[in-house]
Amino acid sequence: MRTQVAIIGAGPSGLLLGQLLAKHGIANVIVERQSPDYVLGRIRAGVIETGMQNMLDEAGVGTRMRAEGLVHDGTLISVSDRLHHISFKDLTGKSVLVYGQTEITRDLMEARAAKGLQTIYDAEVTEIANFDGHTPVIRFKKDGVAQELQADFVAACDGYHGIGRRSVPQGAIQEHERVYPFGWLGVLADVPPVNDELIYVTNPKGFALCSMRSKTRSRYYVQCSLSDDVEAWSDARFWDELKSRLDPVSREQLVTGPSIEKSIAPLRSFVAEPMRFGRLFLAGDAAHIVPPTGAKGLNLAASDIYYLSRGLMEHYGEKSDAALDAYSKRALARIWKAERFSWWMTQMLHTFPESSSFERNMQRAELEYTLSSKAASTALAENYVGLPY
Ligand code: RFL
Ligand code: PHB
Repeated sequence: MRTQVAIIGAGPSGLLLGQLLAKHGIANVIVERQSPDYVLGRIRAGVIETGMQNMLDEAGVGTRMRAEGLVHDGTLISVSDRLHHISFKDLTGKSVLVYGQTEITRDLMEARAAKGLQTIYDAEVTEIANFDGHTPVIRFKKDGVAQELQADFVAACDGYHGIGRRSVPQGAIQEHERVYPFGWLGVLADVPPVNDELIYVTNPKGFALCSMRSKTRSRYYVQCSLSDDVEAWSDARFWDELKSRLDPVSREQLVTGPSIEKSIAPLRSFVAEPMRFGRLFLAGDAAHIVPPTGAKGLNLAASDIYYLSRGLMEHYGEKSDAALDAYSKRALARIWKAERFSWWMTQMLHTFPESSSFERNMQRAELEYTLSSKAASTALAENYVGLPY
């Protein structure tokens, strides 16, 4: 088998890249380890920056997002039982859309199928070879039969645990990491959200987040210990814990119900650089992870795909490699800023198990300053709605 761009992974990065390339006449095949239902079953991101919204429009999959996505002009931060409002609209003139990663993935999968583009599911890539030469090849097994896909380029859009990053010689890649001493326990439930806006909650008992997927589906998180077992968290225990961290009005208004998904995610900051090795490119979670506090992970995947798709379009269309050569540098410049913002939000809003009284006072001062200074609130808002591409 042969194509122009072999894409590993049918998550949002791989599917978006495939769609943009196909629109410009660039042939691509996606190889995905899991089944479509498995990919759609992963409950993840919910907040979409304007830059990503525009990319989805460009890829021809923005219609349902524009119709069903909820426009959020601001967010709430709860401190010591009081809600503080940060208006994105007033401070930056911009807003974000709340529209689930599951729905984006579904829209992209349907558009790909409608165009008759090839996606090979249930096929784990086990080797990427010859990416230093002119004809890289990926190897995978489908239904027990070993297969090969040759391409001009390989895009590893295969997430944090993928094979792309692991295929690079150790000396050629540098990894930077911070692991946080807590996780997020998330619950999805078909209950109306407690507020029209998201609420980021700081509380000595631990951080919490009230988010949503629609006017009838809520997504809630509480900071938990890394040693916590999801089985030990009954729905009743989760709702009690969430309520205990909320301000009195939200506590009163919270509607609870049976969970339809419950999981624990560890929090990590991670960057691998560079993101290009000959004809192999890393994009999305394959190259970087942010803690979810700033809602940046999925949005960073989209900006990587912006830079990578431009590079590939220039290569095939204008026969210039300038944008491909600049891919890693351009993508990383934006990634490090989003890493900084996510790390800062995490640092400011969580309860750190072993913090000193000095660190707790620094945290309180940071929060008070951010909420009371227009310049500092604007910096938060500007990063939250998304820095320019
Ligand atoms: P994905 O989605 O992990 O997809 C990678 C795909 O590659 C496949 N794969 C392979 N296929 C073939 N062969 C192999 N050897 C393979 N190895 C792996 C995998 O099966 C998978 O299908 O990466 P991608 O496309 O880069 O997308 C990244 C986003 O999924 C991620 O950044 C976000 O979900 C992060 N995130 C959030 N981002 C936001 O922008 N806003 C949010 O509000 C937000 N909330 C979140 C989040 C992530 C969370 N978790 C659990 C990690 C909330 C949570 C709880
Ligand atoms: C979510 O809705 O899953 C979500 C929203 C905002 C975040 C993280 C996750 O910062």
